[in-house]
Amino acid sequence: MFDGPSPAGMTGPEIPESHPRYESLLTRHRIEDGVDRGLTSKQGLIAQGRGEAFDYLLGEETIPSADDAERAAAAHLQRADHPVLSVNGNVAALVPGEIVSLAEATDADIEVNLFNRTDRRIERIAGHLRAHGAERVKGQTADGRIPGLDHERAKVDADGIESADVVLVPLEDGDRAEALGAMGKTELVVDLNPMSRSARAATVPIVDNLIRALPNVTAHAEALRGASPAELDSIIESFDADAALAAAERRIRDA
Ligand code: PTJ
Repeated sequence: MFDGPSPAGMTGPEIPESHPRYESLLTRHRIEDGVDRGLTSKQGLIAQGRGEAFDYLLGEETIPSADDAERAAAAHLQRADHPVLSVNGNVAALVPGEIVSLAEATDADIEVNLFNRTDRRIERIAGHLRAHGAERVKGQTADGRIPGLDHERAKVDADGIESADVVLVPLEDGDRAEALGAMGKTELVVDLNPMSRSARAATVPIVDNLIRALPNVTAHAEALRGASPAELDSIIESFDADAALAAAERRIRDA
């Protein structure tokens, strides 16, 4: 059963929970609704379709290597000096409340950072996140830059992503994932395609659906709240990104 909170003000879809594709249909409804509300770009619909195909092959479940990645991501966020959670139009539509919960569990900033950037969409997404309990949402100042990208796609907040040491970038495009990596940031990427450039550029690639990954990173972060720096470092060091990507690819090829 899908047990995530309903986005505020959304009308629920008429889908019986017993339907075998309940989760997938509910997710589609949220993305569609995100487009109608001006949160998600039309390209976000295409990205969602691509993600669904990989999720189907992964068995629509969090595989063990993804759970390891989610724990390693939680350890990085708890160990960080300045963690930032980057939010785009798909994230805002699918997991607004879950982003706020993760920010609270890890003392992270939330920043809206869009591939297809418009001020109107940034404002709408920031408002949507505030309606889900976010106290402060960055991304509107745009006084920082990611080197090596064209002007619009390079814009970030100087006191947000630009100065972060650890950044969670769900569904990032490959170019920006590589450019953030080149800035020396620890990048935590959620992407259902283990062969994508973003997943390959990540310090921690999480090959899982955003709707399962986010609550699980939060659960791990809460469990690790009192952990010592040495304990967190040992979780971070024992995570093997290449092995996690290979395990996900194996699962897809064997499906
Ligand atoms: O809101 P914007 O303007 O920032 O645009 C966001 C999108 C997602 C449209 C933009 O970043 C984009 O075009 O992304 P791509 O290059 O299509 O990449 C999306 C990746 O996310 C693909 O590899 C998909 O497999 C993956 N994906 C899609 N839905 C999910 C997902 N991964 C995890 N969970 C999902 N629900």
